[in-house]
Amino acid sequence: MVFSPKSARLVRAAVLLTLLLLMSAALAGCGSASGSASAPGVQHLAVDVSTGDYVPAELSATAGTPIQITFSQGQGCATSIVFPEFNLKTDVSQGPKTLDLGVLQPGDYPWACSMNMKHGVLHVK
Ligand SMILES: [Cu+2]
Repeated sequence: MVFSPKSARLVRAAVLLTLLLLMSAALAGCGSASGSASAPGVQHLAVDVSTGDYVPAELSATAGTPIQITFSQGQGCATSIVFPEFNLKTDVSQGPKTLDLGVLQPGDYPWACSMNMKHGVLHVK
């Protein structure tokens, strides 16, 4: 195959056009998924701490897409939340908190109150 300066320009133009098409397709994909408040592809889970217990105490999520858990504002010792796996500690006595756990491998990720009395677990499959 012989490359003249003219055909090289054409190839470059074709590559640019392809890139533009790919970018606009990606943007359109993002736009169509923005029906809900959370970002596309994020699994958003919620735990109610208002009763002083974790409700539900068991969560299920899928490996491979980012996981967020929102703990509601609560009362009692359950408001002090520890995820030993992530070396993560938070407190929801003053207001709800959303934890960004990112993409996780399959497994069980327990959490507990800081006194290790109340427990919950996130199952990732
Ligand atoms: Cu406790």
